[in-house]
Amino acid sequence: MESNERREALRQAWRSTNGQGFERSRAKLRADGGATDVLLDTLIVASNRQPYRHQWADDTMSESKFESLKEGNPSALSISVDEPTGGLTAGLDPVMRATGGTWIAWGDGNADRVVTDEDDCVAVPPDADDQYTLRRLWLSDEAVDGYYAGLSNRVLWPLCHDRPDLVSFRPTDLAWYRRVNRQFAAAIRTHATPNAGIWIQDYHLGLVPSYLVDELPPGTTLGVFWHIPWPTPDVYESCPFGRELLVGLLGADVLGFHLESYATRFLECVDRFVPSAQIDRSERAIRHDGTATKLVASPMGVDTANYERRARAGNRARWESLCERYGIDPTCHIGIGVDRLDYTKGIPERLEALEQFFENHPDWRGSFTFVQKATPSRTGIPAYDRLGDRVRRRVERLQARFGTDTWQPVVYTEDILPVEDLVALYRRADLAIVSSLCDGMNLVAQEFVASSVDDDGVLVLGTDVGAAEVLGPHALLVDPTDTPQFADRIHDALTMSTSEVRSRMRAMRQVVTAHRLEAWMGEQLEYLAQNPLQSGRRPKNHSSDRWHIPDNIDQ
Ligand code: ADQ
Repeated sequence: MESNERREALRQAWRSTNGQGFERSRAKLRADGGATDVLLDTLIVASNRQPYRHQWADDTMSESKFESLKEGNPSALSISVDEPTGGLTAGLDPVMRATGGTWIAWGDGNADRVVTDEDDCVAVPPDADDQYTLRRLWLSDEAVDGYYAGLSNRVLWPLCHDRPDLVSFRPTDLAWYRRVNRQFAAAIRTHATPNAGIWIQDYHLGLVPSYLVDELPPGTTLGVFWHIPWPTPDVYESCPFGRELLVGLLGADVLGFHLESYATRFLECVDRFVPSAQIDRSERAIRHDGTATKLVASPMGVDTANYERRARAGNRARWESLCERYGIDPTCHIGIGVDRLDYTKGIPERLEALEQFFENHPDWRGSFTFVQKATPSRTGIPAYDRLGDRVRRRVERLQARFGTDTWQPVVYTEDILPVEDLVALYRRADLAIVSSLCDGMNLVAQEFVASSVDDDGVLVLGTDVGAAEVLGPHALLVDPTDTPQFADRIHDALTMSTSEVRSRMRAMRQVVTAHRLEAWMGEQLEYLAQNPLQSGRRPKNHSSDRWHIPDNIDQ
């Protein structure tokens, strides 16, 4: 049978057994700017965070208040929609708009339920011609605390960032993680159609593949991209559900990491903790329980054209208003740090190096200001709260030691800046410091390079930041824990000759352009379209009650 006929037959069979009216038109994705056509019948993305969030304009609004008010004056009930920002979410949105696929995510906006239909779906972006389906999952506060704050961020995040000392495990968190992962798997199954590419994002959803492995329609490919590092077997050993997570991920056909080294460590962990798996090191392939998983390493990039365009469109007035708002002396040399307030980002170590720098080089006092933008993250988790206090104390200390009435050594803000302000900072900065102690990739480093359209900025980059793999040869590399060396690097960056600054930045700009988000996305979608190892999923009887989500979370 010709492959088109076979596909059509599969579709018919699927339609008759499931009655779900599979009518999606075949989507043709030009995901890498035109070089390759990636063919998938539909794309299903699953991630913890959603691309669009609906919020009441009135902070005091609630669902019950809405119900009581909507009969009266509906026009007063205005809802705002957050646009996707940053990295993957902003990059995937146009792809989803092109394919009309389905994005499955936790609905965390306070007006999310009001706008969804009886299947918990809403078309996004609002009022656009090229909409796609956002399927929302509802999580109780307890579920969020267990699955997200607990297992994801108090176990997997520190473990994968080489901080087993910060792991704080509660068995109920694992039960919630399993339960929420099952919820995601059940939603994916509802939307999956033959020949769909299913693309699961990140460490929040590590068990989903194993819950889906025998339950998908024929021809589907299941991919996972793990955005954070993968630890060594010695560190992984302390994972409280180590084997279960490995087996969970081995339900995927394709498992992506930013770096080769993370993929290698994953393989080593499987070798040690899942002895029944067959490993083909040369192919980077693992066979386990009937599924073949291909490991791939591809460093994620940023939307370079967008940053470049915004940087060129920026005007002096925007920079001046930023200076006025934050008390930055516009005549100073400027350094910047842009991070989530996370202990992996190395912010206290950076501030310590800055203190040493100002101590060693008093001539730079009054003529160099470091702008540190730190976005509070995962507040309520003790390690994060302690970090916030530590960072704020360090900034105060620097100010007290070196600050004057007219100059601040460090301008510190926790404000969320619009991307235009961020790009204005990137473009104006003489140097950027990205000195995470451990970081999967780090998009800020690449955003800085993409926005440096005048070729006049220096990147000081930590050796253990994933981005060092691609930018390392042209950045100034630093061990963030070696304070004297770090302080010297800051001085080197500020005193580097103009020609060296230019040649390093030009080289980095070529690298980030080659690794741009579009190219990365095209590669990922190709993996989904091709299913390199052709696992050959078996259609099954879907009446299985394994999709029933038990009320008792320990099941
Ligand atoms: P993160 O740890 O969140 O991502 P990063 O890669 O730097 O780190 O991405 C942060 C993004 O948020 C950037 O796009 C940045 O511009 C944006 N951002 C930061 N502060 C902001 C603010 N105040 N307002 C608006 N935007 C802000 C995880 C991994 C990384 C990996 C990415 C993608 O930890 O290693 O690079 O996923 O895979």
